[in-house]
Formats: sequence, C-alpha cells, structure tokens
Amino acid sequence: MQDTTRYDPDNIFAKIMRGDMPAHRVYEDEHTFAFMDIMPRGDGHCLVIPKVGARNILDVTPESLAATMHTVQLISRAVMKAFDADGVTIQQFNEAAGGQMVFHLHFHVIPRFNGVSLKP
Ligand code: DGP
Repeated sequence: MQDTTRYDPDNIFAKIMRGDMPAHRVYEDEHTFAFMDIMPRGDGHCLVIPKVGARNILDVTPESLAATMHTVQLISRAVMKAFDADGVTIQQFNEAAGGQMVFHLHFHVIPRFNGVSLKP
C-alpha cells in the first residue's frame, strides 16, 4: 500500500514531471518517465521515475513498481545501444540514510564501459 502522506509534491522530480522545471526528457509513457541526470556519473546516465507520487521503493504499489522496472529495462537496452556500452549499472536509494537525495522514487540507469570507473 502507498502512504501518500510521506510524499512531497514539490520535490524536484515532481516539478520536472509536471513541466514546471526543465529536463532533458528521453522517454515517456502512461505510467513512467525518463530523463537525463543533471549530475551524470558517466555518459548516458538516465533516471527513470513512476508518474505516481511515490517517495521511494518503500512507498510504491507493486503495479507502479512493475511499470517502472519495465521502463528501466527498456532504457537500459536503449542506452547500451546508443552509447555502444559494455554493460549497465542500475542504482536506487531509499531515505537519506540510504543515500536518497530527491524524494520521488527513481532508478539510475548508467551505461558502463570496460575499464572505466563511475565518477564519484
Ligand atoms: P539520489 O536521490 O541519491 O538518487 O540522487 C538524485 C539524483 O538526481 C542525482 O544523481 C542528481 C539528480 N538530480 C538532482 N536534481 C536534478 C535536477 O534538477 N534535474 C535532473 N535532471 N537531475 C537531478
């Protein structure tokens, strides 16, 4: 079940989704949205978010999570192809203690190249 009281509708990603803040959008469907990370840890670093107001993975319905993961797979394949990458890293953080900075559920999709480390 989703606890909407924990969700701040004025977080940055909600604003991007509403079009109130600019972003380099790369994909959108009925349930999900993807855009380029403003502080990329490597070439082609994208973020995938659900369109529902979910704070993080602790606070999302299985249906929204499934739709989001489907888009994560689609974007992973797309960036691998677009950047001719050797692999892809998927990252996801929950709550401040877990490394989360923006409190709208998001997945990092980062193309990876043999012998190249992620930027810090
Ligand atoms: P985290 O919550 O730890 O997964 O980090 C948030 C990520 O979101 C971080 O990689 C930088 C990115 N980010 C923060 N603010 C913006 C923004 O305004 N636009 C875009 N495109 N990305 C952002």
